[in-house]
Amino acid sequence: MPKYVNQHRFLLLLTICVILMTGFLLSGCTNDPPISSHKPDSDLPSAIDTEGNKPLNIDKDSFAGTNGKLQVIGNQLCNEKKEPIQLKGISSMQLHMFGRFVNKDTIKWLRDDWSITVFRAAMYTEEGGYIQNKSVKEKVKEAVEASIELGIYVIIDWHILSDGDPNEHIDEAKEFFREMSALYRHYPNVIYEICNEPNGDNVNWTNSIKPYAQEIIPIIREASPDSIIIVGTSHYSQNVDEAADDPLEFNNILYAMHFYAGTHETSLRDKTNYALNKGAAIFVSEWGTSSSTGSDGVFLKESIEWLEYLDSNKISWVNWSLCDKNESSAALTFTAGTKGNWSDNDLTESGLFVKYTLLGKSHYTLFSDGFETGIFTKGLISDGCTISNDTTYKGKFCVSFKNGGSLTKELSTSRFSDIEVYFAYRTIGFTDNDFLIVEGFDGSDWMELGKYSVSNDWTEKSIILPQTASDNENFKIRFSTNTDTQSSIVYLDEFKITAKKE
Ligand code: DCB
Repeated sequence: MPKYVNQHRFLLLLTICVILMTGFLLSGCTNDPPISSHKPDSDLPSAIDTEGNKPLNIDKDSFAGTNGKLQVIGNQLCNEKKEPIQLKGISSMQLHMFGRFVNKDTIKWLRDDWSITVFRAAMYTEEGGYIQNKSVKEKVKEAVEASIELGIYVIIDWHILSDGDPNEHIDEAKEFFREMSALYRHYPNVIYEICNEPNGDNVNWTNSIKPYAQEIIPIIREASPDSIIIVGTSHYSQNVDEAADDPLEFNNILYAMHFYAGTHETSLRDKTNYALNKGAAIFVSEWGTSSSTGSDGVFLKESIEWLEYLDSNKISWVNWSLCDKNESSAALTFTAGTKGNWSDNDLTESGLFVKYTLLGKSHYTLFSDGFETGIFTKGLISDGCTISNDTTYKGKFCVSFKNGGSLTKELSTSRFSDIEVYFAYRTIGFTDNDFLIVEGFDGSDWMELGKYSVSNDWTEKSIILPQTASDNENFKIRFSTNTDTQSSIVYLDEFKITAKKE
């Protein structure tokens, strides 16, 4: 064989080697993790790096694993297979104050015990939030990475509030969303909410919010081209009609509508219908069982009406909020630990309502207290009772009362039937004429529901309440005692009310 042929072959091989090596080196230089092969998330990596070394596990059988990349079709949020999807979940409270309830353990608990399919990380910008201390961003990452691994969707919420105009911190917003969208570019789990609740007289859709969105959206889309983005609307994310009249020209956009059941009613649903009819997709990234201050109520009848409306339009929702602040919209009481594993006693009336609604069953626990906060909370009205640790059925505390003392709980049962009351009691010093009396108030009269005599040991009781207790806005239940002997004591623990949603 002539020498030049060999030389030619050698050069050809060398060239192929160089091409291969270059390709190899180039691919080694990018941060792109390997691409996994499972469907439908064909571009999901099997591992990610946030800092270059932290692999996230993805479960393809999880909720997000099976629904994959979300998309907006018409006014409807859909999954990767173009099927309508309705996400439901809960929002953190201000992350810089209540971040202790946001970690992989709590999100896993919420997924498994409450059935959430979306979690919202509410990163306040003002009021001591991100603008004042950027380290709160680490909490956002913790929530996002936990949600990805747990196979649910997660909303990164740039929670403007006292900074009513989103443009006030637009530079920080750009930097923040550039970083987040690059970090999580491979994950269909992440939803971006770019301004929680624009507000203020001078802040309207066309002049303030839309221009802001037009700057932020391309930044997110540069790294995460198809990502789902929620855009707040004016007047605390209520004026979705304004946005629908002048929509953004991007795909996969939803407009935020926020309601509080004690404040907002039909007129806000009318605005929402108007927006839907104009083709705008709506996401309720925040709603509360309380009034718009986060307090008062809870307004369960109005909440049910709202949620029925959202269900009928397949609108996704996120409840406000996961914290133990002393306000009615909070889901947790002071007894709730920071790793989940919450019993119904650890939940407020709002938390219970949201949990049982998420579970999608007709049987609800409306109220549940083991008195472990050591004080009367959850709207209990004490007349001469004390929280005691003399004895207890479960936990450290119970309630004790003597002759003349009573404990009352007011609870609207509107839209609920089959009310049932549970409690445990024991007595000390009771004679044959001494009783624990349980009564119900139907809006006009008190009626006796049960009368319980001496019990030296703790005894569990339950009462199925008469029909008059059902669907009753003014329902109350009262425990009292009428004893001959002044020194007689009744102890009460583990007080619970259950019902069926009609
Ligand atoms: C929204 C906010 C949310 C706020 C809740 C309840 O504000 F997005 O951040 O949360 O709705 O008001 C509350 C907490 C309070 C805290 C307060 C300030 O629950 O504990 O003290 O934030 O950080 C709304 C929503 C609607 C309206 C007004 C507000 N409205 N607002 O219709 O007028 O002024 O906060």
